[in-house]
Amino acid sequence: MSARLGDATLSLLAPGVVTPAYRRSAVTPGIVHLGVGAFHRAHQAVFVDDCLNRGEHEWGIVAVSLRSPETRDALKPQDCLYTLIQRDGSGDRLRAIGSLLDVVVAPESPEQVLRHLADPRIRIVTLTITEKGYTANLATRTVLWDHPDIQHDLENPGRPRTALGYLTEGLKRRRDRGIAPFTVLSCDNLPSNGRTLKALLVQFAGNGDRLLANHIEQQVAFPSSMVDRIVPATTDDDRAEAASRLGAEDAWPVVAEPFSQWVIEDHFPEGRPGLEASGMEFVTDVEPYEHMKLRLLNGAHTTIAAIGQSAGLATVADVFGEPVAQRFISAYWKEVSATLDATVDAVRYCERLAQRFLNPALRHRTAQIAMDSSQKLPQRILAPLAELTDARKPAGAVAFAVAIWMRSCLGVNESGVANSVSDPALAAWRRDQDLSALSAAEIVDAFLGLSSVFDARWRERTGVLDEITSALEQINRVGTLSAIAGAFPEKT
Ligand code: CS2
Repeated sequence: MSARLGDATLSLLAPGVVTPAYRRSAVTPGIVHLGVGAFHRAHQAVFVDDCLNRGEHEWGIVAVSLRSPETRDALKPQDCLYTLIQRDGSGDRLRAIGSLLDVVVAPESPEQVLRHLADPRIRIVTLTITEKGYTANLATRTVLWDHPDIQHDLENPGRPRTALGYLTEGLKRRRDRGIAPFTVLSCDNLPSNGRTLKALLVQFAGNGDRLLANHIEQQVAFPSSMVDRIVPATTDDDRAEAASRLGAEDAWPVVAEPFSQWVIEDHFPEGRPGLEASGMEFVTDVEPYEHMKLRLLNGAHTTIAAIGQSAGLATVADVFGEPVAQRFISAYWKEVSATLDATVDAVRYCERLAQRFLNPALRHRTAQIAMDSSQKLPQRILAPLAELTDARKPAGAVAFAVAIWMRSCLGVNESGVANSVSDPALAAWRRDQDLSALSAAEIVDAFLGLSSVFDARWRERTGVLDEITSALEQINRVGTLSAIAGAFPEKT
């Protein structure tokens, strides 16, 4: 067995592996990141690693896991170094990333996290905590006041559990000590993620401390950002490959496609790293980019995941490799593009997306994307469908996608195999429903009762509900791919 990846073994790694060009001991913390999943490590941490390579040593990252110790346990014994495997089928490229200075597990050490948040050297707090991590109804932008973790945080502000609790207490301590607030940068796939997080934080803080809520509202910057890189979950094969190619063991490498994009509003009162030199795009309004990415990439992803989960296809490339699915997604993109701002080049974006989805080496699993899909549907698919329907624009493919999603939530795939994808919000709702004996119309009607997904206005959109119902009837009768083929025939 070879040595473990770490500061001491960096110089011994195999030729061809890119390593930090900076002295890691000279790096000081400037960013706290909440949610240290694979996406963060393959995206933001790489942009920051580029800045460190250019000599901006004051922007090291203190990463916080809000839940499990797994990432800390994997990375601390290797000095928080890990490998990025960039993969596109033409040979993997390996790079050791050194921008994480520490990984702290919040449930074990809440005070340590708060100390970092109050550290004057920390000027930015970034987040990738997924939709669920906002503990909010994202459609109405309201805090889930009944959520047990929110109730806990309101009663125990010094030992928070949620991101809202940590940010509020961190900003309070800074205000009380006369330290300028950090900038809060959401990097999650939410529309207007900065504005959304600001609204939630002001509500949350205002529950106990109106002055603090005013301080947050007036003094704290929340730039919105659009992040994009496809990062499948790491497998044991990836670990084995990292070990053989690196010449050292890495307990948790991350795998990503070559494409990487970060578009951001330039509002960082306390400063920021020179990320433009790493390819980051600064704009005054990120919304057109966010809409494009959420609706074209993530909307198609959720649809592809639902097709895969219903039809028993394991990866995005497996689904997108089916000509019928590709034709359908193209029709979907065409309809959704009519909701996008004219300043973005949706045609070019979709051309690139098609290439990215076909990446043969990435093996991005449909089960991974299908996780928590009930929290993803509103912003990714229902928002453009509502806009198209209300503007009386063609929306047949998007309505069909909703029917496919409903089919994928019924608990078994088309071969009768139980679906074990985790989606607690959906599972809680399904426990009270017996959907198995219902007709398509009754199933659609039952879903309209899932109010965290379908707001009350959906009941009034009777035309599109009929379209969803007849698509679901077809899917139930002939299977997902055949139903798509019937509804979206090849043009002769
Ligand atoms: C995916 C995203 O799992 C999912 O929901 O749609 O993680 C997607 O891969 C990224 O947003 C791509 O930038």
